[in-house]
Amino acid sequence: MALLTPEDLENLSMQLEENDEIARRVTGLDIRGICEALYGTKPGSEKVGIIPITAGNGVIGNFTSSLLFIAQYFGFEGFITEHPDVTGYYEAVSQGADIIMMADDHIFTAHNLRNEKIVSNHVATGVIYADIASRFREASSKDILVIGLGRVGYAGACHLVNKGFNVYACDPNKEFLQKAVDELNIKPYCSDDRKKFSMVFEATPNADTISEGMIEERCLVSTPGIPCGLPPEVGKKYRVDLVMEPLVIGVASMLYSVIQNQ
Ligand code: PYL
Ligand code: MG
Repeated sequence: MALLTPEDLENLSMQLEENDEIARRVTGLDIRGICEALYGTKPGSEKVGIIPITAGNGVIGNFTSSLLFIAQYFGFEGFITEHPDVTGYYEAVSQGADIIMMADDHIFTAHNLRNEKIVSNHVATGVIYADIASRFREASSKDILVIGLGRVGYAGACHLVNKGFNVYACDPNKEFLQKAVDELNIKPYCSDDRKKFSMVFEATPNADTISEGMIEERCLVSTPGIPCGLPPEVGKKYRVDLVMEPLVIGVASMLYSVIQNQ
């Protein structure tokens, strides 16, 4: 999995504002509204204990401070522990954290100690970006393209199948594709199919995975990016809206998914 860099996390609040405005325009809901609609939950100032983790490549600059900003923005009470790792975990629980958030190089998790709900960033990110794509108000049909069937893409594809969309998907890894066909009954898509989509959810670690043969003249692309799958020239040539930012939307989805339903 590609690791975030401190540079990815600069000016998060500006990226959030921009994506909130785009989401509102193309779906009718801002990120808060999408989270509430997706999970049926509303934050009630739950206390989020954020623990720096030194495993693997170690602490990433701006990461825990970004989580604190995101938790507070969406109405949670947050704090970053003074110590990392096990000492930090003990500190967070001792200080009354309701929800624990921490990440090593493989899993970034939110765990609600009160209701035992637990989620990974992969699943929460796949579900919300797929959901955003599926809410495109100018969609021409219920056909939706999923590019990438790894842990993020598969979770998003599963969510879209459950919502009743006609899910087409592609992944260079034939095993990933076959697993999704067998388990989710998605339709395999290859670019020479000539079929075009007005809704695209992209979840790959590569750039420029979206070609102009895949998209209709008016299209919504929703992706956690890093890097962006939409080539700039394609985005300019067609009327494409892009919802993409590196961390906030996925973390909001994590937090809303582990709090109590109203
Ligand atoms: C959650 C991000 C989204 C994309 N890649 C994931 C990533 O970079 N994971 C690693 C996070 C490591 C955090 C580090 C710290 O600062 O506590 N252990
Ligand atoms: Mg990507």
